[in-house]
Amino acid sequence: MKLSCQDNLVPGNTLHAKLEVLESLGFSGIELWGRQQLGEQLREVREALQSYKVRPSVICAGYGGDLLSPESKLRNEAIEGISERLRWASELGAVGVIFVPTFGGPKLPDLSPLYPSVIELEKRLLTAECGVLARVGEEVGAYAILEPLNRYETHLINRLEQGLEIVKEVGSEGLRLMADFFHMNIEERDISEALSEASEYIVHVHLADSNRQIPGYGHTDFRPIKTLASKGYDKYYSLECRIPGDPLSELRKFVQFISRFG
Ligand code: LER
Ligand code: MN
Repeated sequence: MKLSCQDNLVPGNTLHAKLEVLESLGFSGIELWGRQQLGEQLREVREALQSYKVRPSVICAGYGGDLLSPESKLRNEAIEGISERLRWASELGAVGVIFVPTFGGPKLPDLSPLYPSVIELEKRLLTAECGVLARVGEEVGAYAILEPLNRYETHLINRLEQGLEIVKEVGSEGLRLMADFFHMNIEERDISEALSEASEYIVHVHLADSNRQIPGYGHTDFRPIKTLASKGYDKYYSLECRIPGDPLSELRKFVQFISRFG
């Protein structure tokens, strides 16, 4: 089981210090926040990585704009931001870049019945944009990774099956899906079944418990990890959560806790 952790959760003031902590605890990946600074520090990051076995799992978001904004300037900013991060991911050897269709409610105007419903418009727009991102992903050799979010964070793609519909419609090797246990715990009828059906297209997993604390502090059932493994999933399980108490001892406890499912 390849464990990863978002960089901001790891104790340490430098990347070196964080990589050392992760390696000593048995993590094999670090998930990097896609802040602009990361692009300016690619060389330093690559140099730091040379001293450790821990690899960058994915780059998480960090771009500006909004793929479903009514303003083309903001849509283009998101497309360019994600594309730029796909190039960074490729340079760092990461699996890909996590992006979300949009946060919150619809921003496009509802012009039905003259035009399709807002949801239909959004889906068509998102499919076209995902096509562009998938091409960049294919070109550079990193996945554009669509993340479904729970209904309190977005109105559009809440379940794996809905993300899968877009991924299949685009039909490109450059576009894939990820699964976040926090969102799935709210949205999926059966997490095991959802993972099973989308397994072929899943290239990253976020781990958090039902209350978004580190796994072990809530009531989410993590046994579906076994289902995903049985389907051949061999990529990262990455922590995206809050950590109560001392991060070092909590991360150590987490590794023991999650290993039961791997
Ligand atoms: C937001 O809730 C989330 O799960 C992040 O991974 C989005 O980038
Ligand atoms: Mn997530």
